Amino acid sequence: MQLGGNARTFVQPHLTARKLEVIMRLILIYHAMGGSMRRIVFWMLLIQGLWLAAGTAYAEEAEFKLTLRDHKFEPSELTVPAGAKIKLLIDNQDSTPEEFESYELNREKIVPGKGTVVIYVGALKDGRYPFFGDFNKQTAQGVLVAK
Ligand SMILES: [Cu+2]
Repeated sequence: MQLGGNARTFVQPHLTARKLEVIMRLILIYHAMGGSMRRIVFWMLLIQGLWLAAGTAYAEEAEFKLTLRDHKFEPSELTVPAGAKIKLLIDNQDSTPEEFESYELNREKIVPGKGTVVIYVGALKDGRYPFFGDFNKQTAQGVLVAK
């Protein structure tokens, strides 16, 4: 079964309140150092530009989500594009920790109970890449299908 989390999502570069706050603080620090208003505006634009550039680079990775619930992966079969770097978000809805493990992907990572981790894989060749939860091998089984 494929859930909504399977959809490819792109992060839009935008200025969040948090980023704005950091920029404002940098400006205040710069102002305290005696910079003129023109320089402040210049730095503001430069910082904002760098942030947008970083946001654009980040947005180029396709993001996919796997949910752990009742010690099972949802979806248990996840199709991803071959030949591209993949950002895999693993959301553990169970209260106990799990270990995401895959020999084929050469990945092993603890996912805390009620926690989320990110794993980067790829670029993958066409094929099937099984994975499992090492703490609940009986039920936590899945496969990444790259094509
Ligand atoms: Cu392990």
